[in-house]
Amino acid sequence: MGRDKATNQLKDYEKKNNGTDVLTTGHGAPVADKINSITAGPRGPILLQDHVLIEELAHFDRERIPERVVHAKGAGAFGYFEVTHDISKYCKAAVFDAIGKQTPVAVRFSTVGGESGSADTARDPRGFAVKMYTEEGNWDIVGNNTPIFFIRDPLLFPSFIHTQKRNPVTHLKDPDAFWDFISLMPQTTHQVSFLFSDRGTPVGYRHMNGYGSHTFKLVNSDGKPVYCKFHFKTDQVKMLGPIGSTVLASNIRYKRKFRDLYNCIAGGEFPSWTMYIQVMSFKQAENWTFNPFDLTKVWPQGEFPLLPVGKLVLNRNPQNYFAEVEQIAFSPAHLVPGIEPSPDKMLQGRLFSYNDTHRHRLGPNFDQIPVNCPYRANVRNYQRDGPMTVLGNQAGAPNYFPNSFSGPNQTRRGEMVEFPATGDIGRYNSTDEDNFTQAGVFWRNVLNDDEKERLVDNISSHLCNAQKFIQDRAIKNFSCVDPEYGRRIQENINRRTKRSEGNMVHQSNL
Ligand code: HDE
Repeated sequence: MGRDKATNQLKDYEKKNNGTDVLTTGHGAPVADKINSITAGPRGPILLQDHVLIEELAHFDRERIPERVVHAKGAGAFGYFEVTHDISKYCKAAVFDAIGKQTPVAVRFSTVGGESGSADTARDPRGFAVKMYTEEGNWDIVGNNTPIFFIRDPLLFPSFIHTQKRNPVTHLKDPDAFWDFISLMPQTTHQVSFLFSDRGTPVGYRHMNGYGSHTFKLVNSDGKPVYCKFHFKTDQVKMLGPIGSTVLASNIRYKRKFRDLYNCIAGGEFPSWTMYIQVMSFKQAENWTFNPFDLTKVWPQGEFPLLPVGKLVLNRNPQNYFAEVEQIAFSPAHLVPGIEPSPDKMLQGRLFSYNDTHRHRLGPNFDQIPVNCPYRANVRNYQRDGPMTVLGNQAGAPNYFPNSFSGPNQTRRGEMVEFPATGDIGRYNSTDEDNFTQAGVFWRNVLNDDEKERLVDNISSHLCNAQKFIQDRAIKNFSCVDPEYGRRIQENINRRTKRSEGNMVHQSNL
């Protein structure tokens, strides 16, 4: 009574299994006793020959792999993507070949800043990573539930993340570090405004949108490119959490909502999202008012309308969390013919970083792990050996290129479209490329009065924990967005300081 599918997982396993499985060692030999170690006499020391014990302990000692440095806490599910609209005039990717075509997918949702045991309810962006197992290789869209990001240059990313993590001495979240960086880098203002609005506390993974966030390039079968953004709009009622995350993290009833992805799928209620693209021609990109490759900005939907493409449906829970979710390895560099990177600097940085982290976390052969394996494409290349080579190592095929012995050959299908790039090589300052206009549109035209009030309150309750000079600098930035925005944060902080509530640090992922 009152036990949901998640609580009944073991009971359901038992029902499906007839109890005839025989216990074995890792090498498959039957085990007679899994309770008592081999000792010399009943009270004597243990013998080195006890392989059952030694194997058990040695394997246990190696159970953990490094958790993801960001996005460590997450949940995954599987399903399919189905094309509902023809976009072949923009893109030749096999996944969009025909209306009705289905491609298997894996999805992982996550929070960003917290450790793998942190609260699901923290105020934080949410990761929304999709892997499509296409017949021309795996295509990953590794996005968030926000269409923009805090910074526009990848060189800032490790520092930015350090300010979201724990202080190196106290091991606590540090509001000084957080607001120091945020206020020194006003390009963060737009996404910080999203983060402290209701968007920072979505009511569960099923109810939020996903965004590829970066600008990508689509190429059609004539080799014609356009720029594009990807959007996944939830088909469930969109719900955002208006309550502060301190309340959320301690509210067990509320937390139960985060079981709902597992329970819904287990109960046959399959969540879905509608995928859209926005398209910008190369000509429009040259003349557009903003840099279209700046990840701190959205493409206004009035000018670049959403074009429907297909449906993403999740209909299977993982069979094993570690195998299929902890080990899944997404990468923005996992692209397929017809989908290419744009010059977005953040994307360019990510093209390197993800496979690098996978080699560290999972090993150089991470794409041989079943959940990562491009099983619908026939992987044939000249990479060999290394730890955990488990897929036959391409047997007797030549291991060098070029060769005269029928090794795999190049194909024009994999060619990237050429595009012009000119300019003097240098470190160009992008820190002041209009940091406030779109945040102003969000403040004035998107939020209603209640939402504005909550945004001001959420920022103030966090910012009031930073030192006064940092507060002043942050408020100056919010005032550049809109004088009213800055003034209301200042007033809210003044009230808090008067009531001397300024020393309560928010328990969030920030
Ligand atoms: Fe990530 N990010 N990121 N990120 N990111 C990782 O990769 C990184 C960024 C995102 O469910 C890591 O496998 C750099 C933007 C998601 O497994 C790491 C930069 C966006 C996930 C990494 C960014 C994201 C990650 C950590 C700046 C949204 C989880 C472990 C240039 C558009 C994927 C891992 C999953 C994970 C690096 C910025 C989304 C370290 C260097 C922007 C959803 O490689």
